[in-house]
Amino acid sequence: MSTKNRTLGEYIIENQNSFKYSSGELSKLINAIRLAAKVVNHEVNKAGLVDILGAAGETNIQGEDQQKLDVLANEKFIQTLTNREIVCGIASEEEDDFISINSNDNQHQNKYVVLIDPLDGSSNIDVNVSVGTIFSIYRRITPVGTPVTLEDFLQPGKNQVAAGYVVYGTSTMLVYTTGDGVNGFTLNPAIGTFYLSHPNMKFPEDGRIYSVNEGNYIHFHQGVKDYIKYCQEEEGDRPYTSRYIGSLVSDFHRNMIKGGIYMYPKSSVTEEGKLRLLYECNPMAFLAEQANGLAIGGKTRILDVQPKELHQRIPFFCGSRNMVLKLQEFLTKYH
Ligand code: AHM
Ligand code: MG
Repeated sequence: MSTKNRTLGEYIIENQNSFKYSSGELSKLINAIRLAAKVVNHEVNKAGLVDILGAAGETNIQGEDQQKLDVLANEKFIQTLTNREIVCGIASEEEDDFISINSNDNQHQNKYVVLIDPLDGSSNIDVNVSVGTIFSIYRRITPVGTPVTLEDFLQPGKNQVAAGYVVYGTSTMLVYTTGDGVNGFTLNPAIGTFYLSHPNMKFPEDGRIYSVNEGNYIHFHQGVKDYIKYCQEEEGDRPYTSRYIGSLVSDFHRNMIKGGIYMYPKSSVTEEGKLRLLYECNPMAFLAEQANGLAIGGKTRILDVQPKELHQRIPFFCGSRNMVLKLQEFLTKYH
């Protein structure tokens, strides 16, 4: 079927039956995320106009200042998913603990849990740089009819049934996978409709962009330092181009389109790295693999890691297949 002018709503309905566990519940869930994304997009776009910038005066569990828009995006996503009674549990980067969803009508009957980073890269908000929402969906492990428990959330990334992100950039896009490739939809703000603009997205096998916070170079381990030097050497198609927005969703999105590698390594100051396994790395790793790329946390595939806690951090390297494989050669030299 032609992809011309296809809306996200149409796409969801058309693909509802191709999903292997299909009962319509996942489609409703993606629809709810679509709705919340539009609401948050509206708030993000008017951020410079109204007085909702700056720290809200609260800190999240990682001890970082929350920006007001983080709080708002968190509320909007949780509210939308809760009101529609389509998930049994939500875990958010902005919440200390997971939330169990139940109602008198529903009695814990829903199958899916959602993990969400409502507004990633929020330090970029007050300088008008792109931010994003990241989401990850699993089937619960515990039986329906009972409240969710921590084990429903602490599943390895390979168990994800869907994952995606919204990038609030020059255009707003929703990009997601249900395990059958990656598709990108661009919002037409005039009418509030997402259109399929990037069908079947793929990382180029090779890339020429490396994205890392090089200000931390001195603290990186030798394998990463050597790989960065390799990127900078004059040989073949090198030196590569360095591009780092400091907003994972945007850096990933650009690298997927143009070919590149994103790195947030561990260092002598942050032994676990910075990014969260459940809210950031797993969904991006699922998307990367579905788009012909790779995602590793050092020696291991991100999607194989068994999480131990909700807010666990992990080093993260993700992008074009041959770039990640080359980096892995450097990392294994020192392990
Ligand atoms: P956040 O969840 O607190 O926004 O942090 C995650 C962000 C990523 O989007 C980005 O890639 C990274 O932190 C940038 O960190 P740094 O400023 O240390 O380079
Ligand atoms: Mg984040």
